[in-house]
Amino acid sequence: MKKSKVRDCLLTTDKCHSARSEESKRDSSPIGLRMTKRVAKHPQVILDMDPGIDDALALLLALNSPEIQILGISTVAGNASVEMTSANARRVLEYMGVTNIPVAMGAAKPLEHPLVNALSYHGSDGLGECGLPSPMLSLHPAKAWDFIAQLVSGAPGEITLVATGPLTNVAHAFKLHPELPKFLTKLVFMGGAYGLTPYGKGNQTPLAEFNIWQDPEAAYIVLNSGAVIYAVGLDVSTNPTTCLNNQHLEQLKAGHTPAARLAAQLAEYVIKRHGRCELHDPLALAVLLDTSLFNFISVPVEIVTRDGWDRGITHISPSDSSQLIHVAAGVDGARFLKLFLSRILRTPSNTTHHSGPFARPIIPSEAKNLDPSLSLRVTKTTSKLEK
Ligand SMILES: [Ca+2]
Repeated sequence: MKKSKVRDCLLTTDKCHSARSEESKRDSSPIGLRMTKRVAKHPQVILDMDPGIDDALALLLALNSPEIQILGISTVAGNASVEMTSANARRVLEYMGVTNIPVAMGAAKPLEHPLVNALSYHGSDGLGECGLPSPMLSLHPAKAWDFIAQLVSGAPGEITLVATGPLTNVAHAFKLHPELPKFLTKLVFMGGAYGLTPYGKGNQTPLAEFNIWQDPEAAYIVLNSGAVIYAVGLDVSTNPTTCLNNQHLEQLKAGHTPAARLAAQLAEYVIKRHGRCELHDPLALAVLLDTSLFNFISVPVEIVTRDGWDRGITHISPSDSSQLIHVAAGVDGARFLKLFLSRILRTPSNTTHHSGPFARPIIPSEAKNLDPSLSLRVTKTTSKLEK
């Protein structure tokens, strides 16, 4: 995307949005925790991510979901270096033939700690050694936190931020732009393990989840920012009913769309090594697609920021006076997987639309009409995946 077009996108954000947020509907549970159901139509979304295999699967899900509009992607260090996560976001976009979603690079490391990547899980390229070529698209010139602030400030109350990596970029954005938390419709993040289900244990340490453990200081800032926050943690994302298995992999392999081919390759890399593919980040995205998949409870959450064995643990702390976070305490795994698979396997249609002033992503077969070099690359990539 040319810089001038990105600038136009940012400058005209307020013109190309319609009011889409709706007030949440609340009622009270017998145990005194507020149960929250939030309904939103066609949310406009910024994805803050660290691709990462499950981030890439979340991006494929988002690109194939016509009811949301992706305004931009910001990238953060987490699963891999920020240079690699920034490249991977664009590798996936280009593979899908999408050239009109700007990608802005963010933090290279957590606020107060060195980065500890997860390439041992995600593969040496962060995407399961899938063979996608290096990106051709340029990065947006703004840093991620300014990029987020420009978009959100241009349409206060209309944009949802979905964060599926460490919360470093979001913390920077909230510190540098204090008005942002109240301008967001809501923040949905993947992170934490809350002990709400038998699966609510750690995946980085026995009790700490990777994204929060990576940058607990950032999580503390974000979770005490006053924003409306929804948390999707390991309590639901390591529930076996939400994970892809070999049977699901066969369905993906039988798909004929570019998204299905890439998703199959990403999932197969993980399933071969771990027996299943956990869909942490697609679950966070799914909050925007069908909130009724989840049961949320509204609770105060304490983040352990000190160094030590308990770094990065997320406690539900009834005595804490901090703000309430809507934490996913349950999920309909079968319905989620049905949604995920149907979206990944769907054929792109004219109704899919992303990025402010643009109509929809460009499917690979159309790319030749717009950018011969991109078409060539997409064609080559597709054929490789078909092998
Ligand atoms: Ca992630």
